[in-house]
Amino acid sequence: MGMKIECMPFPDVRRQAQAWQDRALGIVCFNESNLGSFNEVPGIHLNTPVLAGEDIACEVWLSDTSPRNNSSSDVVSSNKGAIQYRLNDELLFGVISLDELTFSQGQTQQTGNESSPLQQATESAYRQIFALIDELGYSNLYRFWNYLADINDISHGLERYRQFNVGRKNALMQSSRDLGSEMPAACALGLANGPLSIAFLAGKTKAVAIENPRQIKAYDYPEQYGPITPSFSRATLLHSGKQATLFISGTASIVGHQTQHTSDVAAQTRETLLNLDAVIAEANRVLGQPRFNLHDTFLRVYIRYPKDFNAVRAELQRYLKGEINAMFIQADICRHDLLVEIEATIQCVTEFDRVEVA
Ligand code: 3EB
Repeated sequence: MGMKIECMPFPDVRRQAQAWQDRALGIVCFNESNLGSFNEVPGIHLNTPVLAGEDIACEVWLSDTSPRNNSSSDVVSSNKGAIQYRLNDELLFGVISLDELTFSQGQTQQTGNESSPLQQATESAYRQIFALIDELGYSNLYRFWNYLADINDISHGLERYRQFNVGRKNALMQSSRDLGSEMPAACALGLANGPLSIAFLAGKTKAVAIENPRQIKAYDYPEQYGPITPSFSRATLLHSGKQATLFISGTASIVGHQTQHTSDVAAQTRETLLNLDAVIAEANRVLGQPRFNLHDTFLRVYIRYPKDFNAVRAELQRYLKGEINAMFIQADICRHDLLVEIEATIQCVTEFDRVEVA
């Protein structure tokens, strides 16, 4: 059993709930506040504007109901601590939202440094996630989606995105993971308000971390971007049976470690597309087959300023030569000089059954 991602127009999510609820692992909705109605399906609701089409956008992660080996197609829902999750025989999708206000400022044991409520909330969320997936045997990390309020604001002497990075890495270090090779794909976006909200996908099969030859590993960023580096890979490649899935992290106008084209949103969009093509080419090289490509791929596009929407869409249309398949969301990118960030998940069927690690 595998998985299929569907971006459903919101009216279908509502009206045809019976058609997907029984096999949905999770749902992510932008600008919809009434997620409670899909009670068994873990979901996060992100309160931020959708910039095109319907004013509500939803992504539903479906468990593939055409099992390749007659195994049962059942999904099981449960929760532990603040985590709500659902799993099938390969994958676990979970969500956790924590209110920073329930964490008070404290000291971190190792360094004696002040730790902000956001850092503590992040560390707590990630510790809970690692404990759950390790306990259940879905311990391989594929993808994390992180959303927090006011990501570029400074408090406790540190930008909030950087506080988040400290909390995330602390939790990773406490879990017994090989930090060199086990980074998940991720994104981290800022919203105007709301709790720290994290969605994640983990599973039983090991995935391969993919890096981008045009960029240095985020894990190796120099100190100018914060005291603790971001813990994510540029993409993860999951190959299970004949199905391969490439989870591409939030990708922005960064070459090496430096932001390119400050205050030119069109040029940032073009640079981001070059980065997406580069990470896809690297994934194809690792896979040993040129199966992934940017065309026909559904993109999630985060734009800092709604006024830039037309310019971003025009660049996507020019680069992709035709109809684009995308969701446009207003969000703050985690560096103040980045105006746009794009992420995607691509699935394909392969000839071989396994990833040949280069
Ligand atoms: C970057 O490339 C832009 O901290 O999880 C992209 C994807 C970014 C994920 C994260 C941050 C994260 O550094 C920012």
